[in-house]
Amino acid sequence: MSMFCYQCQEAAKGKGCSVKGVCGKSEEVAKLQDLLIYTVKGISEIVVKGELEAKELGEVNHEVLRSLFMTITNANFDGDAFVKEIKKMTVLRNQLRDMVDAANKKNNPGFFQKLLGLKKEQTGKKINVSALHDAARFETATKAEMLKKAANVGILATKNEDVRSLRELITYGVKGLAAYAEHALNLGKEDLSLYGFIYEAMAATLDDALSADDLVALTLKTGQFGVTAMALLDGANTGKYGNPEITEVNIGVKKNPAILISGHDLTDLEQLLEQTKGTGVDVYTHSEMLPAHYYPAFKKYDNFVGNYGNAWWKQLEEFESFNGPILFTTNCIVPPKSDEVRGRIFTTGASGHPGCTHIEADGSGKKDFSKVIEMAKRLKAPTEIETGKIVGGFAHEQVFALADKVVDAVKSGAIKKFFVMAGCDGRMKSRDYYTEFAQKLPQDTVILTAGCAKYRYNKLDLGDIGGIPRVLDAGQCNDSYSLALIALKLKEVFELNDINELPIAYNIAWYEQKAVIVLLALLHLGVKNIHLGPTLPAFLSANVANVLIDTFGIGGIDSVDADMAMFLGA
Ligand code: SF4
Ligand code: SF3
Repeated sequence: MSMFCYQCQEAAKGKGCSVKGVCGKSEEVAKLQDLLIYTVKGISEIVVKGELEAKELGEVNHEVLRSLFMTITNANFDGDAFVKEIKKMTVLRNQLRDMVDAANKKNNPGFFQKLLGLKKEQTGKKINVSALHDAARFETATKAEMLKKAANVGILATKNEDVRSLRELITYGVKGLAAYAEHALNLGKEDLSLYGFIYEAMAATLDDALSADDLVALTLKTGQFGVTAMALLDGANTGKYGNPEITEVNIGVKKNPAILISGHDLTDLEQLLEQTKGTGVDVYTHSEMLPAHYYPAFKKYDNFVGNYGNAWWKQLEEFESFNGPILFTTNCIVPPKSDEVRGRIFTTGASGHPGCTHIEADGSGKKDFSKVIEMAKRLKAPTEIETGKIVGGFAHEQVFALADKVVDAVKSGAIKKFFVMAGCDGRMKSRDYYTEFAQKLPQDTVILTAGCAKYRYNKLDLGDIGGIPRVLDAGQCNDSYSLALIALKLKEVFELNDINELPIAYNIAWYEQKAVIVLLALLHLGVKNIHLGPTLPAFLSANVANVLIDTFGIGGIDSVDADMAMFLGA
């Protein structure tokens, strides 16, 4: 087998991609991603066994986030970027290892502190480095050596199917958590406990002494830190850009040349808006960037004019008709088919694609988007593909402001049930289920959504209940945190003991690893009976799936009519 990956919902044949990713990931990139993750595991083992403190590990912490984020589905297809990252991470790893090496004679005060940019010299615990896992010791110099090494360290290197399943479930949760932590970090917000947990979890995936029960416990702990990461990002976003408010977003186009910005990073958007101000170039959001329109801070930009297109998987045709440059701040990239479109795509942060221009931040986090703006000026304005408006902005504070109205509607019976339909969209035909499900929901139900899953129904006219729209969009996938806060608030208002007594059903669509951390976070918050579709993850072994079913009532989806009857208790 040339490669093996089963981290997303579109894993080939529901089992795993073994020749080339359905996502477009090549064998080479898949292997380099495996080796990068292996290196992160090695670093984690050194930190844990050497008892190094996350609070002193500044640059290492940040690079670990970046490495994990780069391996998320559809974030980065650039083999050279992975080679560079593996080299960087092995250098950091070796420096950390030397620092804890009991046999290291170079006990030169300040040496490692300077080398690693640490805040203070770490003494840690002296360990015998020859006893460390291979992940903390292997050496590769060239891409060819990396690919050779990677062939033996991927997912299938763990032979026991259940242990493999749990190790991967934890790893994918940690990838999602790292992505959210990186967005918060870009806004200057960190929570050191998150790094400590990442090291603990990634090191644990190397530890053959851990039992399946230990790994189940660690899976739940991953959800706990998922909540921490989402709360951190929520605070970072709302602290800087204000609380999202009800907003109508134009989905048609204007006459100016324009830039399309995709992905999840709001600091990138802010910098782009600042740099395009007064240039005659408009900015449109794409896919997961749509919720940026809900933040008060971005409303002051006259050239921030609307949202273009739909969820990520429709980008091949939509980027053709957009005509202008596209800036990816994160996933989800679909490898472009034509040189013309590839030449118009820019990437930044953890995202990347060969043939596209990558823009890095300078030392202070500033990014120079002048090349993108210059390109926009030379190109045609976008071609209109639809007209109208969509409404969103129902994050926690906005919904709390409407709490009386919502509670009255529930008490009067005008709202019978809420359906959390957050998560991801994807290209599988079976996802038509979600459009049909939304359409068939009775008029006395409300959909709570977040993430790109919303594109399956956010342009349908589903009406409102006494002025409350029947689709309440809280924002990006990380804003599923808002939906959890809303549920907790309703539990408090209705004086219930258990969040599961609320009239809320969970019918969630997943695709990539951010959805994994959202799911684990909801489990940590005590939410039961979540239905997950369109298929259950290929990485869940039968036994691990059974644990989730027995402990949390997790289920898949059936036909729309059968599920409707099940959810509505008919
Ligand atoms: Fe396949 Fe998904 Fe992995 Fe891509 S990310 S290789 S589609 S399982
Ligand atoms: Fe979508 Fe990629 Fe997951 Fe952030 S943009 S939800 S799939």
